[in-house]
Amino acid sequence: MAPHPVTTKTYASRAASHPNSTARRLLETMERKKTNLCVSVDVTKSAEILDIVRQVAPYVCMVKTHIDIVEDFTIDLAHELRRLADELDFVIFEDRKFADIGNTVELQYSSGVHKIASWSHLTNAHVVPGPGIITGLGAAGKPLGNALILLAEMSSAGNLASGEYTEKAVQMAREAGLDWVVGFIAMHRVDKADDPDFLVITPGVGLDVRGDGRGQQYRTPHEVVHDSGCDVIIVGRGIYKNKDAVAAEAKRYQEAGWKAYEERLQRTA
Ligand code: 5BU
Repeated sequence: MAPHPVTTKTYASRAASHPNSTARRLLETMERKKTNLCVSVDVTKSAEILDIVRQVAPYVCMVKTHIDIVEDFTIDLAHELRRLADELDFVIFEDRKFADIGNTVELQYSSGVHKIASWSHLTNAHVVPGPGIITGLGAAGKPLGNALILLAEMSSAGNLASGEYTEKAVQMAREAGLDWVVGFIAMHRVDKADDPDFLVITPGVGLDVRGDGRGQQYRTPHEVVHDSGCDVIIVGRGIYKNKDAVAAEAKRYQEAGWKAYEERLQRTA
């Protein structure tokens, strides 16, 4: 079977023709820093988040947050993350997984204590509510140059995002337009050969273990990027669980992810 056409292209060439400024920035950063690694910083204290971010920054194209787990959150944390994103050259992805009607998600995205739209370049949404969630989030995020990805699949065992559900998620993205919906959380290339240039961003990546005992399922960067054709690997605990090896682990995943990408280009050249 012929490889998916997107997997034969460099990140740089994809950046050059992308209509969304956040996707462009992400793809340009990936090429410039030679990394398809997104680190998921799932710790609960602001100082620890900032410490991990500073340590992994040289090796990442993107930093992913769950801002609602932060116990000492103030908006200063968000402002500092945004400042670091510019200084240390990465994109911010708040993994908020919005899942309500359009009017509510617009408020959740723009308002409350977190004001996510004001500092997070990228966020994501479930498609359970239907396309209204995309327009609701777009009302707050589009004017800011942000981007949205849809959960077409998940990494956890027994999840319901498969088959027709996944296909409907992809169809919703097509209808929304690439200037706002730039891709998916998915485990493989869920888009078709003639689709616009969607990003496939993939959690459940680990080099040392296959699971976490709570339903998470890990695959290696090679399986994810080379075999499944995904674009960005998300790694959390694999990088920060050993507090003394955060930078070293980030480097290890960056190298593994980039090698898998280079091998994928060679295979399809
Ligand atoms: P881990 O420590 O590498 O297992 O962290 C994975 C992160 O990705 C964590 O923040 C999850 O909330 C997130 N995630 C996921 O693991 N699987 C999914 O399908 C989605 C998000 Br969507």
